Amino acid sequence: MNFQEEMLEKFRTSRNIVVVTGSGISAESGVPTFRGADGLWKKYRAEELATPRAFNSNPELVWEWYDWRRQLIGKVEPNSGHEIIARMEDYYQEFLLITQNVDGLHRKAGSNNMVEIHGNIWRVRCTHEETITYLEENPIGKLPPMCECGALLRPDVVWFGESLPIEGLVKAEKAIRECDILLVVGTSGYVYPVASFPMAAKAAGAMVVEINIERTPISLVADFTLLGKAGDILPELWNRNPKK
Ligand code: BV8
Repeated sequence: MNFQEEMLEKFRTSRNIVVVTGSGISAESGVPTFRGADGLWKKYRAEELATPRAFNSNPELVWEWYDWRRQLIGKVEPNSGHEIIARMEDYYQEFLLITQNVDGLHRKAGSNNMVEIHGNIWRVRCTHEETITYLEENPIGKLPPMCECGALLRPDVVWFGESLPIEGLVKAEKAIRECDILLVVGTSGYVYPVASFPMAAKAAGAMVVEINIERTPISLVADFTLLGKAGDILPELWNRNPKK
């Protein structure tokens, strides 16, 4: 792939980079995206299941969906895209990864300085005590899982209509305002408030680079849109950095 020299120079010389990822970074690991052709689960859309209302009215159905995803995610490995992002963390003086994904694959690839801004599918939360635990038995067995206190357990993820974890959101928004480069990988730019981050970074003077297999609303804001698979483009982009 031909990369613009101006962009390569910025990657080589910048000190502060923020990376935002969506489900597209995990697609090459075999995890279905939300809105792509393979994104449908049975006949449901994420927006219909990832809501408090869906969980309150049919916790078993919502848990069936999460258990299906956990079983699928439990069998896959991070791909080269996750691995390159983990290596970037050691190169830049200031680095933050903001992922919308709840699959845990970035952490498995070695990323540490990250915000899982929509939560993590391997954590569960008691709906009564609010206590959080890791529930990694896969499959869970009887659905929906119950807390010892007798209340329902829910996935510790952010559903539509729920606020993002304030600590992570404040950390993300501060990083977005201060970064030299915002690299956006594998997201349709559909879900807010993360979808507003590219515009905010641009307004603060950052260079915005998008990696996606297709153009998205983010392409209108990005200085560069690199069309192709993240697992191909990220290694190619990174290998062009002689100092890495
Ligand atoms: C909130 C966790 C306060 C659960 C998810 C304006 C401001 C604030 C809020 C809103 C607003 N407008 C609307 C809202 C409400 C809502 C929202 O955004 N609705 C949408 C439907 C319009 N936002 C919220 O409710 C958020 N809360 O703001 O609180 C508030 C509340 C109410 C009202 C006002 C304010 C909470 C949102 C979090 C929802 N939870 N997930 C779970 O995972 O089960 S969202 C879900 O979508 C996932 O996290 C997912 O990551 C995320 C985003 O989707 P993408 O990752 O982009 O996935 P998608 O399939 O769409 O795209 C994949 C992309 O990859 C594609 O572009 C594809 O081309 C590309 N691709 C595919 N393969 C590859 C690839 N790219 C590269 N390489 C490849 N190989």
